[in-house]
Amino acid sequence: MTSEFFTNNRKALLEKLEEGSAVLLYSGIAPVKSYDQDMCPFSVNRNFYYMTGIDTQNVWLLLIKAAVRTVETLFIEEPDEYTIKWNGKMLTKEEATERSGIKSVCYMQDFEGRLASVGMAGYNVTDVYFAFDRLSMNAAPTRSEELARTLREKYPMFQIKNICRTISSLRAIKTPEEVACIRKAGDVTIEALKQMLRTAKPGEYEYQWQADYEHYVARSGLRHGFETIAASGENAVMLHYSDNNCVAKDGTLLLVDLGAEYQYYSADVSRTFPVGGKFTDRQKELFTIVREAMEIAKEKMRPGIATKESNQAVIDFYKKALRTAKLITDDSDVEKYYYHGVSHSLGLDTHDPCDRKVYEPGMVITCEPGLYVAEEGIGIRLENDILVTEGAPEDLIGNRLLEISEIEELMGR
Ligand SMILES: [Mn+2]
Repeated sequence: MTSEFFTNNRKALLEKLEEGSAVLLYSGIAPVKSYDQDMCPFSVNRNFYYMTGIDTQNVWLLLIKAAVRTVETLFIEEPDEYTIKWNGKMLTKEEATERSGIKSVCYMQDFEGRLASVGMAGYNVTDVYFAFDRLSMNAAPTRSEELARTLREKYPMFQIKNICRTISSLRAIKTPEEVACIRKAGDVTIEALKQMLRTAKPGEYEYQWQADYEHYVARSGLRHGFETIAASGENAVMLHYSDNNCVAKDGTLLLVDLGAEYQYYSADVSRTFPVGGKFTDRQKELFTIVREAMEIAKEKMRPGIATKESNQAVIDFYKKALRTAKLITDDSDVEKYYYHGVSHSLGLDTHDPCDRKVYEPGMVITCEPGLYVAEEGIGIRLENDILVTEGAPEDLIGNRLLEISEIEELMGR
């Protein structure tokens, strides 16, 4: 990603705000792994990254939109020799500018002083926005929440507001560079899966199949967007099963849901394979239903169509197909075998925030119908990543590892 991308994102954000607004975004802080280790991998806050291109911990971004001018300032930790000796290189002011396109970079010791000036003459800021992106009541307070509380106390003239929805709306539409990152992540994901099919064997543990897949991703220099799901047999009816600690037995299906991550853009791919290399007739029958559902849902992913229609199309198709497969006798029983939505937005987050109710060109979304038949020990999910365009939906993953013949051929060793 070039610094122009991040500069444009800030410009688009500021355009949406009234004069007299300030935005404070924080990069985050790495969690502590255990008493003696503070080297837990750091994962940057995605709203912050989207606006800066910087993935260093403990950095604040301050944006001000005033009548007279706009201001963009980064606050980073001052590099010091001791930390560098132990933990490696630290972000410099020059690097911060190069990545983000932000010319004004200060050290953290100036942060409080600058905050004090925000409400003063010259800027007249009245509204201060934070990204309040708490997921659970029980999570520890975020730095943004703590700073907001302090500002409320010390500078009661500020209105504290949440910027998340505004940034989500921008993030929902991807630029060609963003799509290229997701495409690359998808390509590596598929190649890694092929590697897994060549090396993993029936009777091995799910985590061994996982390891064969992840080995290739690691060798490609990519990371994982989320915990790999490798669920064999009846484990596959649990949607987010990631214990991966059971033996993948011959005769069962293995459902994998995984995604390599490139420049913080994650692919999200699901495939279902016969552990022994050959589908049974029943497995083929159910697999083919899900495969067809994927095409039916994808067809709906066109501009102007309501996003909920893709899922409805799957449900309508299942009402007939599951009858034929002797699973249901009543339409309302579909939800017994299919109990999630067919799509979510994809990007810097695996479940990317998205405020659109109608498909628009530039959206990247998943297409992931599933079928979960607990009584037969079968769970099937097939998932591709789709770019909505002016015309036909563009499938970034395509047919790869979706055809029964291709899968059986690859696994036939
Ligand atoms: Mn998904």
